[in-house]
Amino acid sequence: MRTAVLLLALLISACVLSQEVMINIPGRNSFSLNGKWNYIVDPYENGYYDYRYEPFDKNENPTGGYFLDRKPASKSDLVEYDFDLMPALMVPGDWNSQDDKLFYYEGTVWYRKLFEYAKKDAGNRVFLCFGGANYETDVYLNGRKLGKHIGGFTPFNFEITGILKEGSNSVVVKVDNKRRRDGVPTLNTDWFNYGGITRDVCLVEVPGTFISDYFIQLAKGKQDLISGYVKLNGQNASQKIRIEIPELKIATEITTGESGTASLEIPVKKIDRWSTSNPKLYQVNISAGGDAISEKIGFRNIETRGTDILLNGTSVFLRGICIHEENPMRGGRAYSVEDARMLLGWARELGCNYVRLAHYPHNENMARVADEMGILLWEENPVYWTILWDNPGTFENARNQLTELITRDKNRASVIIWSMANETPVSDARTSFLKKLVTHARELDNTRLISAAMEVHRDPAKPNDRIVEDPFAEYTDIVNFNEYVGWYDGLPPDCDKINWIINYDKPVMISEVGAGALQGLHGDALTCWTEEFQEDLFRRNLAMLSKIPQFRGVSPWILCDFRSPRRHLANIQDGWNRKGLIGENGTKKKAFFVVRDFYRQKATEFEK
Ligand code: GCB
Repeated sequence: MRTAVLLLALLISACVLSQEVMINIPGRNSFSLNGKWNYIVDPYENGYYDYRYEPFDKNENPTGGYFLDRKPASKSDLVEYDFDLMPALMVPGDWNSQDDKLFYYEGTVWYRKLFEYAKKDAGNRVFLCFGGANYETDVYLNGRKLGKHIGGFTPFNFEITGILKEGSNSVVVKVDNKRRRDGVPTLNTDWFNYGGITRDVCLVEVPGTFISDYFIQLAKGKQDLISGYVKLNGQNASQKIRIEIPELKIATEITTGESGTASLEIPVKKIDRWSTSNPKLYQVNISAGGDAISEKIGFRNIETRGTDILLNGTSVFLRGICIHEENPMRGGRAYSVEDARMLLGWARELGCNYVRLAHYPHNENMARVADEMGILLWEENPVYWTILWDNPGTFENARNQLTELITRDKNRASVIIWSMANETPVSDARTSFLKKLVTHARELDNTRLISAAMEVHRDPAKPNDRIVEDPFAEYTDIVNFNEYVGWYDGLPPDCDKINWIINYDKPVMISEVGAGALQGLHGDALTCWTEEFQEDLFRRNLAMLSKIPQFRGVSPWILCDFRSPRRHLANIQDGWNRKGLIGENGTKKKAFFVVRDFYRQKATEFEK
């Protein structure tokens, strides 16, 4: 009985969930819905529940939904809202930094956008595509519910072919950023819970049968074989697909079966592989029936051997930095190509060849700009701290967010690591949860490396020992851990006596190390919150970590100061986590240059 109820519940939720993610939106025929959207702040969710607290859209095809841009039909028809009279928010963009009253708001906001549309061809299909909205999103078009999406940082789309009208249309979106105990992430995070439609929104028009997805990368361990698949969506599932890479003189045809998917294997003779010093991208053209799509793709190999990380067969040291998806200069979520260029540009100035995009999937521009700049990336699922390991719904949610991330970015040469989680406490339930995520990630993409930010343990009998030991490390390609010696763990001079115990024959990286410092606050090296303290801490930590034999990379915490409601210290933190190497106004702190000098030295050591 319980299983039947569970299945029914899963079925119902499956009906309204968003559809399979369409990739390479920038490469498609699209119509932007960015810009001003009228909004209603709805803390009681009056637009969603009736006065008995029953959802208006409990039926599959709701007509009675309240905030669905209804106009009074007659004088006696009472409608107690009017989007036309409401102010507007810019999309993309979080609501917190656009309206002072919404700075700390966590709850529901309704958005509405009116638009005119004329299809290019009557037989075409149209999809409504969102780059991301935090956290739970219900979408309605012309009064009809399209579906729901859960997860604040990954793309989703709905087909609207039958509902879209020639001429005027109204799209209404309910976004709810309440934190949830069973959510991914859960209630507790050390970052700001920006709400809203934080990334691009557009319509995409495609032929009846179209290329929905493809995976085109060098096969694992091979520099002379491109492999992957192409997937069609539509009635003519069985078709010839043409793949061309003109610069490599490649023109191949494959044929999809009934399922719409065809795998591909294209031998290549001489390919100029993508690397950090040569971020070579090739134009790839795919066509099938009436559809054609192109994008620039880089080809490279990434693997580990013993304790080495090999990029195109050569051992590399990952000179990294962690980044949150925030533009400290403007305030609020980062989303644009310009934001990506600014953040990754700073990483480049620091001497990085690698960036950890913490702690959730960042916007797609980051990976596209990193592809162009030659910066390696770690991309992370928001499984953070203490989520509900035993709850099947929480697992499905985490698995789905990981699927959407890998689907979106699997053709980006810059992305080399999928991270499953951050600082999760060791338990059987947690390890089995993460292990299932690894299996899933490897099924979706067997070409990249898997890791997670793990924790350091101590033995009370040996106060100077720091132990990295985690049953989950068995399933990862790289052992990554966060350490805060000198900050949460003793004082910076302690670095000189710490003894690291790491018994893994794998590359070891430090996914976080850092200290808080207020930019412009000066003092001696033992005065907390000064730039000198942070500078000294990095100097000592980097020297300490360099003694670990398997040390193959580090990503200090963090590039820029970022907003966090957990940081209350007046005149120092004021709502900001101050561990940035760059302050909230874009000014570099002293520690920035310590890390830069260390990276200069590492670059010459590893790239001789
Ligand atoms: C950590 C977390 C990160 C925090 C950081 C800190 O270990 O992974 O999310 O922001 O420490 O500053 O405490």
